[in-house]
Amino acid sequence: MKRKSRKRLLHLTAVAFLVCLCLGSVAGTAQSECGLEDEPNGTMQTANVLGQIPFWGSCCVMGRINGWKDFFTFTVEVGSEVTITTASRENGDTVLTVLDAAGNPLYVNDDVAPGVLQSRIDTGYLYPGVLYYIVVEGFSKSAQFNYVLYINTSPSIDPSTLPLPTPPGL
Ligand SMILES: [Ca+2]
Ligand SMILES: [Ca+2]
Repeated sequence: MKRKSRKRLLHLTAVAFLVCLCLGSVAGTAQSECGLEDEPNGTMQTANVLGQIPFWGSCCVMGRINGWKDFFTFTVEVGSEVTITTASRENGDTVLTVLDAAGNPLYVNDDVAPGVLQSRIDTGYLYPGVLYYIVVEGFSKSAQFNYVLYINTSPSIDPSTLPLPTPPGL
């Protein structure tokens, strides 16, 4: 019994370092594996808690747009600039917003570039320990598609080069 709980603790520690504790449902440790959105998360009050993004780390979550906005919260371990992007195998047209803890929009992006319908925000300096919110929504309110949300605090990682995980039956 003792040995079992210690093993579990070690596993959780490894997950936290490798993929960040995005959501409770994070199962693997490979970089290409992401957490899963936990609905309902359509308001600031019900936002999925991504936890603390480690410095020079990254975190990803697979979600689905189905007529509702998706809310996530995070903090950064060290004050830093953060890159937040969406990707979609189905070429889903996302709009990305970062809010402060009071719900005021800090950054908004619709398209990465003309003709590239996913979104990218390069924030200014974010303060450690301060709660920030991410809102992912479809450009069309009736859109339905799967997407992956990436949060990077490492300038050495280009999210566009990361493999897109396969949503499990979403
Ligand atoms: Ca959703
Ligand atoms: Ca867009």
